[in-house]
Amino acid sequence: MSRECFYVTTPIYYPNNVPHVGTAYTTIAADCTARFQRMLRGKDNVFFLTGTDEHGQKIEQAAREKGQEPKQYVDKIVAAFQEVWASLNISNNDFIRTTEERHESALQKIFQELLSRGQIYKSEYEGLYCIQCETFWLPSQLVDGSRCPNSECNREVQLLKEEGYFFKLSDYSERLLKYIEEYPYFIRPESRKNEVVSFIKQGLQDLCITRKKLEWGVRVPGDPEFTIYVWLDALCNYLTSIGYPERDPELFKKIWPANVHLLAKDILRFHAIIWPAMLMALELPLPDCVFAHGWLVMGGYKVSKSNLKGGARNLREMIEEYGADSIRYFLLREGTFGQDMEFSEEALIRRHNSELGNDLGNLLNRTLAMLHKYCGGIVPEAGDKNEPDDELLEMMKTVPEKFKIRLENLEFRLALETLWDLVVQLNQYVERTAPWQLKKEGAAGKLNTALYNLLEGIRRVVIMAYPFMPGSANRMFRQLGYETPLEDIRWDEIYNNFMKPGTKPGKGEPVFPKIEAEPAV
Ligand code: ME8
Repeated sequence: MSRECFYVTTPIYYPNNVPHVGTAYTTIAADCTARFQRMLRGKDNVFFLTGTDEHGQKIEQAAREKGQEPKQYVDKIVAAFQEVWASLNISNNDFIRTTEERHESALQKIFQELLSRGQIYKSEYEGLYCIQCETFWLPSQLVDGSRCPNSECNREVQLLKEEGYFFKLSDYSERLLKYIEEYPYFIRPESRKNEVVSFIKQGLQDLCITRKKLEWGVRVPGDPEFTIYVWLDALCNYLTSIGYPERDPELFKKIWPANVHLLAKDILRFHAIIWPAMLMALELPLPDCVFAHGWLVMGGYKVSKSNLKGGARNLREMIEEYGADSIRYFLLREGTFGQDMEFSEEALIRRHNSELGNDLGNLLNRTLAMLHKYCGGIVPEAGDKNEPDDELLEMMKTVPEKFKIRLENLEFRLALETLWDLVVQLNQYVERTAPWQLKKEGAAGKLNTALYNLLEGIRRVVIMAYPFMPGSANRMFRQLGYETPLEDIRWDEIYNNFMKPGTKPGKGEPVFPKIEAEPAV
């Protein structure tokens, strides 16, 4: 990971419905990563990509069912995606739509390149296809002989018999296995890697990468009866958006290979088998890591577009009700990234009220109130030592170090747990130093130290909280008296730009007001 630019991606989502909290999970994790990496490396050295995957039979059918042209249909939903991402404070550097000219023409060039390298051949395809999953299956993989093996789908597959172009995927088994062994962090988490390895060991088949007479797709160059298979189309977004092969070679050179592709476990095989094989065929370097997280589930069922009504509510409504940051915090705090996680609004409200409202929000409020009451609202110079100082100062030093390692490693939950060790310690420090008592006793030196340490500790907490909760962290930072937005703060400032005595923080206003309402059922 020594390259200059950090490149993180989400999958590009199908715009066959509005985004939901499951789609938001990956996007929020990617945003947190991008914001954190910008602090470490500088804004210009991070590239965060998301977008929409707009071709294919599934989208075409959904549009036709609504009596619309596919483009007209997706335009509306894509606008809803962009609106939701904006209200969740998603800081993507680019948003790629596979219907954009920059993508379509680059995809055709990639296809051409694979052809001229002898990696693609034309033949007859006869096989089974699931439209919902846009996936080819072998008879041995089907459930009850005719249904899609994806447990969330289980629909009847179709027999397809048509001419098509094939990618020589079967040539890549050995190279893929060797690569996965050589780079143990290429597929994460470990358990998923093992699944991929055993799948490859069963032997890979060549992959049909075109559809005949399917209108809604990118044409095969020179053979317009065929459109390019939607998964090849989609995977190539990671390259076409950054200028490959011809649009912007400089940009491409700066950004590729990706540091991490984030996605859920259901699309890991595409990313950990087909995608690296295509890259090998193009003689391009492979991404450092493909990370497959688990599913957000409700009552054991995957939150998905089709059970949006019964399961998770409309995301836009949830953002209005709880605020973007409480959703962001909850999703990354509640579960272990890599495993399935139960989503519940009750649990979200509990964490909001106790961890954000009580632990963090009240800490800031109380501290600012004491500063105004005892020190005229001006940050004092630290004076005499208090008994619990050493313990707190030690944690103020070690917590950021631990937090950084965990977040670099995509251990979101552990990073937040570490951060909360410091939040809890700061709250205990208030109780143990009892500034109100020091005031009564006239121990000005000790009182100044206590308030200074609290403010400096909170400053560090706020900087670390920023990638998770950018809006609230900025509000807290302003309350501490800072005008610079956290977007412009570098990680090292945790250690080398302490709170300045003489600063005049504002009066605290609640950043995480208590959520009283029971969630609507
Ligand atoms: O698969 N829990 O698009 P898609 C966690 N277009 N993550 C979830 C989730 C849940 N319940 N539901 C959705 C596609 N996701 C293709 C991708 S990429 C080259 C092409 C997230 O709209 C998760 O990131 O079905 C999953 O991988 C993605 O949405 C699938 O989105």
